[in-house]
Amino acid sequence: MFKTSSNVRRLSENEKTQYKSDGYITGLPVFANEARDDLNEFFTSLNSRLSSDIDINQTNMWHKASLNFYNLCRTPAILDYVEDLLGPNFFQWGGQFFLKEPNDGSVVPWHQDSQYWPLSPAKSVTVWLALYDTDEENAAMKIVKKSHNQGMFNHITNKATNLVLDQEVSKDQIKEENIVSLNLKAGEMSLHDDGLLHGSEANFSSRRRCGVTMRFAPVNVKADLSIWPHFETQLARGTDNFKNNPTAEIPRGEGTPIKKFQYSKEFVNQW
Ligand SMILES: O=C(O)CCC(=O)C(=O)O
Repeated sequence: MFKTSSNVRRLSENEKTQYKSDGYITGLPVFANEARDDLNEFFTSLNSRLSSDIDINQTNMWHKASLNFYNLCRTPAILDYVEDLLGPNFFQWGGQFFLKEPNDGSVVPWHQDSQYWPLSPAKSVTVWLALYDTDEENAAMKIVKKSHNQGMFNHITNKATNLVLDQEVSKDQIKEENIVSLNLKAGEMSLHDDGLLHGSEANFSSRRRCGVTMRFAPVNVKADLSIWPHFETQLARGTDNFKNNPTAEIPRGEGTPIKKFQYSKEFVNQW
């Protein structure tokens, strides 16, 4: 799709061990420096399809809606890194943007993904692919290393309108010395465990900050459909001998999600 980085590789044994102990890996090369314009074009063209009353941070179903988005998620280098953590058989179940325009004030509160997700066992891995350079200045995602080994943190509901998510872990539960900013160049990615505490501050810089998240899980993971009826999977690698979940159609064209949760069949008329 876009020009791949010549530094693409597989995860080393050390990195796999680090993922288990720290809950994340960062700085993984995917796309070449020359792909910057393509990444920008990818974002701006998909974003431009949303009407002004829709917040892109609240549209989670891009992998079911858009063939271009789906194809990005099938980049072999990305799937190789995920396979190195999850093994040969895994599906994708989520895909969204996390956007912070300069001074838009949006904040992602400290949280654990597994707190939100009715998935069992909790084994999902998130890819965070940087579409633009991201660092402390433009509010890169921060994580608390090793926090995935501390069980569930107490989340409280916070409905402040600048928060992208409404469940928040208070600062006093966080080991400051373990906070790491996942600074990435455009075209690089990180991986994080679904139990890892993470969040991001507001972007007070003059630079856009946007990442694509892709959620992958081994095929034995099962969703509680009474909580998430819209949950559907797309096999990313290998085979699904469990068939624990409904499957989503592969997009055949360009659809646009307008909500957090949607079924793949809602996009069929847009293809
Ligand atoms: O981009 C961010 O700041 C947060 C992303 C996030 O919460 C996630 O990937 O689960």
